Amino acid sequence: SNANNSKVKRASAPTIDVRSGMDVESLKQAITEHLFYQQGRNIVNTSLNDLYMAVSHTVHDRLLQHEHKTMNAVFDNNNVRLVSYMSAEFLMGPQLGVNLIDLNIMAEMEQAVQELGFSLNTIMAQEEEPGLGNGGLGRLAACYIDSMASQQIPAIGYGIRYEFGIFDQVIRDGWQVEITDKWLRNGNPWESARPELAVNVKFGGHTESYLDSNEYLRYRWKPDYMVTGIPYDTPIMGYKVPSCNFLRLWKSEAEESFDFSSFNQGDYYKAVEYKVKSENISKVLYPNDEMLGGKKLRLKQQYFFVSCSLQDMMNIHLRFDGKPQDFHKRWAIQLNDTHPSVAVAELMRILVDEYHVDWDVAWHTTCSTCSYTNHTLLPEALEKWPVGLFAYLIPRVLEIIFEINYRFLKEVSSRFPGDNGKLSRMSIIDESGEKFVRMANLACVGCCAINGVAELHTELLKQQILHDWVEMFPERFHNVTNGVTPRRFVVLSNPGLSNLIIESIGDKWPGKLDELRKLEPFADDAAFREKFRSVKLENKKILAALIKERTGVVVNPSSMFDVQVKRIHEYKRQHLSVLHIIALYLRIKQNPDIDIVPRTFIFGGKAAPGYFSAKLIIKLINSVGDVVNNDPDVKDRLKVVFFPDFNVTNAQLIYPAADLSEQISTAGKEASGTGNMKFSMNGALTIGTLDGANVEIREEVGNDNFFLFGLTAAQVEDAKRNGYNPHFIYDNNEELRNVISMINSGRFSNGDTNLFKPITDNLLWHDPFMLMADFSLYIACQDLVAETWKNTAEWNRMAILNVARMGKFSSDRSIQDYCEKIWKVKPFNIRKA
Ligand code: CR1
Repeated sequence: SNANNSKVKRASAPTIDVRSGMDVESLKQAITEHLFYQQGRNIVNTSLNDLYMAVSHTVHDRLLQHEHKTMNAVFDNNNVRLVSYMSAEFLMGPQLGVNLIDLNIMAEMEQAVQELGFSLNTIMAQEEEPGLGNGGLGRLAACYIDSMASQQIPAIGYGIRYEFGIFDQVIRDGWQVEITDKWLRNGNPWESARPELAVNVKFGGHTESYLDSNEYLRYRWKPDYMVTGIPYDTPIMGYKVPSCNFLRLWKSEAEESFDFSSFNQGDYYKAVEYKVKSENISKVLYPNDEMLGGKKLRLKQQYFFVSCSLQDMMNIHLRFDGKPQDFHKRWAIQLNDTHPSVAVAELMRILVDEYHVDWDVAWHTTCSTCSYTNHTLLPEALEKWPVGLFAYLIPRVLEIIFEINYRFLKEVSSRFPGDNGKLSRMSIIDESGEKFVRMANLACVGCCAINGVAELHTELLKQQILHDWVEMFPERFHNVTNGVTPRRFVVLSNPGLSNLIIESIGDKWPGKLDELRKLEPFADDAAFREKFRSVKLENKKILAALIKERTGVVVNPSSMFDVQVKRIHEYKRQHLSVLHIIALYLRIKQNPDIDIVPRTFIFGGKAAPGYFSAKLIIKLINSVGDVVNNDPDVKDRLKVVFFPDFNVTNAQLIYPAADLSEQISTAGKEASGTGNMKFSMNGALTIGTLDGANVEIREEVGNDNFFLFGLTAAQVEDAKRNGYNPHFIYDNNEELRNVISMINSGRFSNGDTNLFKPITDNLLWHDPFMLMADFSLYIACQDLVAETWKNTAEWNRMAILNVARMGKFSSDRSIQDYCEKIWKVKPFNIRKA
């Protein structure tokens, strides 16, 4: 049979040498050698960055050994189905720390570095994180590839190697200013370029039909130009298991041979222009969260990385001796939102045009390969591209979409005869005005599974935007509630808490988070509660010092840290928390001797550069902070901090220091949220609405251990249907009137009564996110929070129960759900293979 065929067998790696030893001596030697041979330095004259590079290369070498063994085992086995997690964003965060945890050599490395005369923390702080994502969606992709490796699921993450990731945020005069993120400037020790695996992607031009040797009518695409994709691989180690997958990100370059003709004709500038145009594709991440950019370059990015990835997957499949039409037996593709959903058409193009597979067979293969995760109900985030743009950039792909649509609509009309509304709603092409390709419809037609990211979100998807699709394909719908990796967000970020948990229940929990249940009895143990409290206090002191350094504001570590960190968006309602702060401030102003729980309000998050209201909310937070923080009547009982440049690195210091987690989106708007999970795992209590995964978090931790307020999603809808009138609520609530008047008085804007008018006018006259409706409920709930805080034992008991009951929200559980419900893949134990 296939025993001695063309399968590429990799040479085996040397087993014991300085590049694989995990003991302190080997690590020290490896670091010194890297420092000398790669950085040209020695230990006495090294810079911090050179040292960081040497340490990271030392770790990277060890990861490669695992990656190599994993891939050899996988590639030796013809029956393994691999997962391809396709995502335009991977918000990875710093790599050194998690890799040390996964390899289980944190202590050894600490000692090695110390013996060389340095501190591992300082070296880890040197890492510039790859911010190749906007927020929750990109961070979820990073948690999922971590969990796939830890669950020993053979998988590749496919995406784009943006040269500039999400911008760095600085605050000037209270306003957000965006600075370009040059994450690659000091080198990236975690990636390896694989130019030998480069592939080409076509753009522009036209298509032609021809008859093949069997007289079949075929199509070929004559592009204007091609762009080369170069893969850069980053190993993704599993937690305390030998499996190591990788993330493969594509960088765009000019196709080698392509510019010769113009160069030969002396058109040097045109040749260079082509190079620039090609390299631009992977230049920069679009900084919009939940808002479609609608830009040509963005569509190019999507098609570029999808085409590169599918070609790469086909090459791997053929190397396994697979037939093209059996692609689905080798690969399960997960489309992370609609960003990669052009994959449905591109896979058809590859199968039909390049491998001459019959359309129907190819369609079966495609649908059996692809699944689609929806991440939002916000209409402004639903991607659609002008048909003209598609025709111009990827004409053959558009033809294939038309063909898919034609066949699909025939099916719709035979299932639902005469239902023209359905036909036009389900069509991949929006023909109501200017014609658009609707990417969610393309995904729903071509995917065998469609899922939402929390139970409520999935229900709302089924009732609202995907209702027609449920009627057509009920069996395609699933829920997979999001999760987060406890390795990064507890073990690495919160060593104090981790050690306390390990002392109490052992160390199995990071790989099996349900184990945390064993902590429950400790909630009633006063001595444990005291240790838990002191761990939190230490974390708060660390954050307080950082706040002082980054903002100049001095905060009291024993005050309640009330935290809202996430992208700035009106639906997330950072400004509802601001209204609460002003209400408290007014109470103090009315009675300076009032007994009030000291609180530090900490905000963090980036606003999309073009999102005016979000940027004004940042300015409002900073302006309120300026007044409140400096008013002697407040006597430091309230502090308001905007922590600049919220990113994964900063997040790791913020979650462990939080007492109260603000999850206060308008019910029905936040698909899941994942920050909410990270806070609870670190022992913060949540104040939240019945939105996204809050619902399930509350279910798990128990209603008594969660501060619930606000309208439900159904009540929000009802209120809107019945002519919601925010001004009426304002007229009837004195505290609310005083708060809004204080903003409008110019008190927070040096007398400028217009600065924040766009916010207050919107609240009074439109209020699409129902702040007015939820205001009094929120304030009442916050008063309860303050009451509870006064009882330290009770607060900590509740917080410990939150930690103990977070098992469900490990991304390991989410990945198990995907494996069982959607991908139909099982763990692959490379030791047994
Ligand atoms: C959602 O807003 C969710 C993440 C990950 C976001 C958030 O609630 O936790 O996805 N959606 O599923 C998004 O970014 C483009 O949509």
